[in-house]
Amino acid sequence: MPSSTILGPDLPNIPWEPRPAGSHDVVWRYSRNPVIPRDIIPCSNSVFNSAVVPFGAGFAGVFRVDDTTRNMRIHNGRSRDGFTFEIDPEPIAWHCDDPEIGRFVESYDPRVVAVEGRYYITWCNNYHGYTIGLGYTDDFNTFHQLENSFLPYNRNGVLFPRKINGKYAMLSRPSDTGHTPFGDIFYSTSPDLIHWGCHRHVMAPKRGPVTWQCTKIGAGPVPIETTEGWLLIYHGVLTSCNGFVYHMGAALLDRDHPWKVLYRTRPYLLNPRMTYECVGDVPNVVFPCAALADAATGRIAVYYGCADTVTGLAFMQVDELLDFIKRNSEV
Ligand code: BMA
Repeated sequence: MPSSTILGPDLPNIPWEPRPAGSHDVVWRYSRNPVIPRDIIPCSNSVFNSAVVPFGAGFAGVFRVDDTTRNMRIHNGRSRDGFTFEIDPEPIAWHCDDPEIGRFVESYDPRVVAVEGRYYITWCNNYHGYTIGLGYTDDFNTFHQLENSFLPYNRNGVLFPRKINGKYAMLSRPSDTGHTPFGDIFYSTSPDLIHWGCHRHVMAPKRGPVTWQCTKIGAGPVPIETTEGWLLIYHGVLTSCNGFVYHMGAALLDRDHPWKVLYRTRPYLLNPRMTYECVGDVPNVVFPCAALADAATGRIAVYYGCADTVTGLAFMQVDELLDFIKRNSEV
């Protein structure tokens, strides 16, 4: 199906599977999920909440691996087709100009984005408390760590794929020391990727009656630029009597003023309902962290963590998704 909605490159080789016969869902799962198993490398307890980008003739990525001591680390990896992955057995060894920056003790939930030809990685970095780590690579071989973007406590840092109004731009979610029971998405800008400021509020959880996004929300994959605005896929959390339940939803943000929400899904797009999403180290979690989008066809493939244990893949068509968001919106 041709589309002219995505303002980005043509990526004819992204992973894809048509919507199953008889389904009318706007988002559908890869039939062979989980696409990345928990034991893909010898030291891994689980591989989830991971990021994949186009690189060379295929794909590269940064993967959350919790090891068998249950330490949270991020690893480099690659794939020819977006379905089958090779992940380095050791975590990324960062090069830091100031060794102090490297004195973090945990890293998890990476996102990766190409900005001006360089691949930037953001992640949740435990440097005297959880904050947003930032680094880059040109070749998925050598990795350089930059200054942490914010003071603790903050999570879900997601860079936009280009400067907006002349500044680098990032979404994040200020939080607390633990399993934060609140959280709004904010927008911040930087002239140099080191100093961040001009913070703007983007979205709050939907409080009042219980909804899938009533406890906290956080940005997911890098926003996709479309003719209608920035397509932001995000997670929303509900607190049940058994704990948090993580869902996937989407919003459209203004292209020039991305802290302005134009549309936002009232129903979720994906919720934990397959066994691999409901059973695992943390049950009932779908946690999107990366999207591959083909401008020519409007196809989007999203990688999402499942039950904090394995990685899933889901598909959608941009025009159907934007239509769904607009028809089912409550800002
Ligand atoms: C969040 C993060 C995610 C995790 C989710 C569910 O606070 O820690 O990495 O997937 O909780 O446990």
